[in-house]
Amino acid sequence: MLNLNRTSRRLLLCAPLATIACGGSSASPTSPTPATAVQTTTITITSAGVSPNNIEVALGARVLFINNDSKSHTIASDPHPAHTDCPPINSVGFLAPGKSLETGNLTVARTCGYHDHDDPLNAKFQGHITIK
Ligand SMILES: [Cu+2]
Repeated sequence: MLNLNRTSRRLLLCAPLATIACGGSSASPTSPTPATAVQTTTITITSAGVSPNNIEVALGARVLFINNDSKSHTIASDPHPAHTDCPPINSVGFLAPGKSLETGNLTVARTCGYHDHDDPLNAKFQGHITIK
């Protein structure tokens, strides 16, 4: 009887939160974007892509992009090719191998997408910065 009661209570608690907290595997295995943004102002680029690809920064912060890949990359704001959503991201621009550059001050509270302008459709080199 005790076990049954516990099970019943768990079911009642879990039902409304099933996809969040009770083991429901709702995330797509093919999605490269983690569900939770990482709080950091440093993004590292390797041949595997940008990491972390979903970050959160404070209003006014700058984000440093470090190119640890053996290839160059050109970081630009979405949308490609206009690059108009978040102009401070365009301050990064061309990054030779081993180089690092900062964005301008991110002073607008919003979510900014960016991409590698040299490889704009490659999801490995796309990410999001949420400013709040
Ligand atoms: Cu572009």
